[in-house]
Amino acid sequence: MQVATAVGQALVDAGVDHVFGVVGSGNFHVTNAMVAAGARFVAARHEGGATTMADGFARTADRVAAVTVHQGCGLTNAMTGLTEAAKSRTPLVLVAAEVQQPRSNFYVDQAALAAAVGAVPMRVEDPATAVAVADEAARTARHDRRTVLLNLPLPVQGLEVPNVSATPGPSESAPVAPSASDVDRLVEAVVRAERPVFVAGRGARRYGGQVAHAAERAGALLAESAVARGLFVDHPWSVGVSGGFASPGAAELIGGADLVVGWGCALNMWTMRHGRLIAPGATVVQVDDTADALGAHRELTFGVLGDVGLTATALADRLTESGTGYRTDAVRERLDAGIDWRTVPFDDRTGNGCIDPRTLTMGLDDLLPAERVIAVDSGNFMGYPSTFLGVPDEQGFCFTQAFQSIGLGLPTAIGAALAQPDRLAVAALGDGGALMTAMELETVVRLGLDMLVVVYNDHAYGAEVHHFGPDELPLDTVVFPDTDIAAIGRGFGFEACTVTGPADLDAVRTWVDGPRDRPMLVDAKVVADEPSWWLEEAFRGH
Ligand SMILES: Cc1ncc(C[n+]2csc(CCOP(=O)(O)OP(=O)(O)O)c2C)c(N)n1
Repeated sequence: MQVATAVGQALVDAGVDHVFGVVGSGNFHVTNAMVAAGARFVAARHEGGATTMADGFARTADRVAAVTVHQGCGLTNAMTGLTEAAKSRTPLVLVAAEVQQPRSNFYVDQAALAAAVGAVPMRVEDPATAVAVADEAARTARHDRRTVLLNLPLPVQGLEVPNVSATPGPSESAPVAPSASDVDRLVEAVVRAERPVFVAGRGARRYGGQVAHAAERAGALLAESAVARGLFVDHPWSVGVSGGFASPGAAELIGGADLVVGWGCALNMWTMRHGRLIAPGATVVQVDDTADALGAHRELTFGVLGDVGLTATALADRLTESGTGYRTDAVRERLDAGIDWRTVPFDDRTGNGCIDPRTLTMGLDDLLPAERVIAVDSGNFMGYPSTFLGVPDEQGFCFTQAFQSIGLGLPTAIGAALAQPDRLAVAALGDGGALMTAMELETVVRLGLDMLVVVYNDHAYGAEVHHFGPDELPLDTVVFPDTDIAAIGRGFGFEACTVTGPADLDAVRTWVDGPRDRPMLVDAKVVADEPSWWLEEAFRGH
């Protein structure tokens, strides 16, 4: 068996069942080997799209996904997606063909590229160890939650793999148990607290039950970071998302906490609004199984090194009965009255051929099935779908925003749709992000995905317009002629409509109630005379 075949087969044997990519001569054999071994291959139209599709798939399915690309230019095209995945610690193996002769047209230092963006570079150099290296790549992705670049040099690919007896791979290490003294400190902090809030992040997505149980014993309110949105969706003591997307009521309750515990959550500037959601003097604790993560974004009162599930269980076990804490009658009344964004009054600015983005998003929320998975691109518009579109659970929201790149929303939705085939996928995009990845509309149609693409079309880079507009600077560089994105959608095979007011949403209702044998694209001409409320927050991060 040749190396390329053995590597592809080994990745599938290690649990990879979806591989995304753009096939060139350099990754042809390894991709076919993965297909022959049973994986599904998803052809993208651009390697950036392929990588983010794999990222969206891995996050939503909670398992390792793979990407394959051609040497050199295939990898450089994938770099933005690779960076997003690496920053988000998505379990992903990107297999890249490689040339190592500096005079080759295709040459770039691929290992250096990976290392520069925080991915783990590996290389198959020897047929005798090819399978072991592929196995190690999958293990590192899954167990260490890292994004791996597996370089597959062209001259090695065709070499014969010797018959080596299978050596067992390194055993998976056990989850990190918290130390007894750290659990003692956490128990003390919780017992002392009158108004504890537990904020769950990406690292808590598997442990919603354990964190909720510990919160019940602690009398804590529950909140989620944006990447864990939906984790406590039906929990009676959840305030929803913390951070820039928090509703005013949620922000007030989180800001009133005297103890904030981040569970698998960095408590970073986004989740804590640059610290403004933490009351002066509040105790701040972070629980994480990675030592480097503790205190990386914020000064802590103390950190707990431990697996989120084990630590939450240890805490709950020590708090023998449920405390009242922040779960008072007064807070109950506030939560019962409703604190989500839909309860916040606003002036509907629909008119002059444009729909208010809030009216648009609430209208869609009402008519789309509850079983959905939502992906949101970056831009001024992004707060609306992130707050007004409800999600059924934490697998219903896929948020690839660690690199703050525009253009990731559509491929994220494709990956999430493949991971959740029984749900309607919703891709919420700005016109800038939509046109940056429009080629992947063809992928949506070809795959026959049950997807609604909503474009918040202000024919501008609205984020820049609103950021610089007040200073009366020239805006010609960030404003475009209006584009008929519905026509573009139709050209790719979508059903499509243009929305300028609530009545136009009838076309979406008809599509939702129909056979949905084609995906639908909504080109919503949105009111753009004011920045979204969270834009100021976003620019604080620059
Ligand atoms: C790859 C990339 N290029 C540029 C930017 C800077 N940027 C941030 S938001 C934005 C505008 C996005 O426009 P659009 O998708 O139409 O959304 P809007 O802001 O208009 O709501 C740009 C260009 C970025 N974040 N990522």
